[in-house]
Amino acid sequence: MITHPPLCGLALDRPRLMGILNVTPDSFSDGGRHATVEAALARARTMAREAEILDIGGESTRPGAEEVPVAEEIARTVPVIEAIRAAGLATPISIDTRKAAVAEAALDAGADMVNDVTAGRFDPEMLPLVAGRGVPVCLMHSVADPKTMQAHARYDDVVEEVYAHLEERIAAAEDAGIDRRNIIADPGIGFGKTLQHNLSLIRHLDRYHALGVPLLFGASRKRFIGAITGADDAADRLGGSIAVALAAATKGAHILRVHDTHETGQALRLHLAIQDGFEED
Ligand code: HH2
Repeated sequence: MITHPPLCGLALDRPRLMGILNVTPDSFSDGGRHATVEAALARARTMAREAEILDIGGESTRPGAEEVPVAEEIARTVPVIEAIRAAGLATPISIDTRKAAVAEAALDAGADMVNDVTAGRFDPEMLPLVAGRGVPVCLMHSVADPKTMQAHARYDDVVEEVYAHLEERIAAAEDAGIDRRNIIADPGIGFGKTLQHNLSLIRHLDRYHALGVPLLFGASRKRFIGAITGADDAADRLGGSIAVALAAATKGAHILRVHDTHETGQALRLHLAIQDGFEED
């Protein structure tokens, strides 16, 4: 495992789970499930048993999704972050947003890092905000916006083109004043990529260590898993999601973004015990 300085207080000497908490009516796999603050808090508590970061999102970025107004995105996410903190849950919180105003409100409410699927391309205020707050940021590769991205799924060499884009976004983040130790990179599985692109990115995930920053990987329940297995319902993609998460762990991913924290956590524990050994007490 290629190690990096700790992020949000977490040593990156083994893969860490980031639990997905979408407070949206329309996310592709858990949309509408956590519509009330109480339901979202209950889910956060459950996930926090295994997940070491919670990624809270108030706007679906699934292919074809419509943009959500800033005020609405804040109204969905901030009360949940406040409730998590008021309940005394200390798990680091990531805000999954492409908008600086949403990130700012979330950080004020107790979030610890920003996860931007556009790597600061959507909102020119995002990288300066992150720099000013001194928090970690995940820069993910994506093309165009969710509405049109699948029409842009064309690459001569997907692995190298995604690499070059991430390299450029890391440089942009540093130019904006973000400390390199606060940058995480993510190849953006499923964002403007075909099934074959996704498989290539997973197969060559270790290529991205040369970027010199920790790697975040998110493939949980994504469409290509359904395309390969015939599991049309996103909630029916657990087995495939775990297989892909373990493949990413084998390639040295530092953070695995998953819906099914309990099951993935169990699989990961076994994976690590086989790889590194297990001390019985
Ligand atoms: N995938 C999604 C959203 N945010 N962030 C990172 N860093 N990496 C990802 O792969 C990623 C992400 C899409 O998945 P999900 O949140 O489950 O669905 P939706 O966008 O429909 O809410």
